Amino acid sequence: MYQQIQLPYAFNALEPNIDALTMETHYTKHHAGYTKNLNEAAAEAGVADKEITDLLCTLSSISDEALRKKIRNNGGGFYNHNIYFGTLSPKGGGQPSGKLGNEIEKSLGGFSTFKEDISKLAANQFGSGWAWLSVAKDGKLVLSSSPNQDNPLSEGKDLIPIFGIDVWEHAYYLKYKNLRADYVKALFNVVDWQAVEKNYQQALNK
Ligand code: MN3
Repeated sequence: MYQQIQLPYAFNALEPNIDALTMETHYTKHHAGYTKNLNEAAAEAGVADKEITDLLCTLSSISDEALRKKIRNNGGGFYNHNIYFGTLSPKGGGQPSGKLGNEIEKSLGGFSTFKEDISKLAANQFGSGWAWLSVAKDGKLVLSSSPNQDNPLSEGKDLIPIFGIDVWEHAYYLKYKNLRADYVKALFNVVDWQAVEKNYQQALNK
C-alpha cells in the first residue's frame, strides 16, 4: 500500500503563509484521493509492489492505456504531495546551508537566483502543475516545471526531484485567489531546507 506521509505539524501550523483550511483540504481530500486512486489502479495493473519512484519511471511498461494514465496522474499526485508536505515546516524559511547550500551556489548561481528562477517557473506554468528542484546523476541541481501531476520521473528525465512547488489552484486559491506569485513568495517562509537537504543526500546515494 502506498501511504501518505504523516504530517509532522498541525493543519494550522503554517499560518499565515498557508491557511489551515487549504492545508486540511489539500491533505485529507486531494492527497488522500490521489493515494486511494493510485492504490486501486496499481493493484489492478499488478504493479502495487513497486517502489513509487520505480513505478513512475516505468510507466511505459503498463500496457493498458487507461490504467497507465490513471497511475501517471494519481501516482504523481501521491508522490509529489509526499515531497511537498514533507518539505514544509512552521520552523522553515531562511536558506539552506551545508552541502545543498553549496550546490545551489555551484549549480544555480546562489540562493537568491535559485529562488527567483524557480518562482518564475512556478508563475509561468500554464494551468495546473509543479515547479521542481531536482538532482541529476552527476549531483548537479536542475530546475524544471511540469503540467498536471507529472514530475521529472514520469517525464522520463534522468532527475530525482527533492523539492516541488505545487501551483494547482487547490494549493492556494482559498487564501490567495488568483495571486499565485504571492503564494509562492509566502511558501518560501515555510520551506524546511533541512528536509530538502535530506532528500538531496538520499538522491545522491541512489
Ligand atoms: Mn496539490
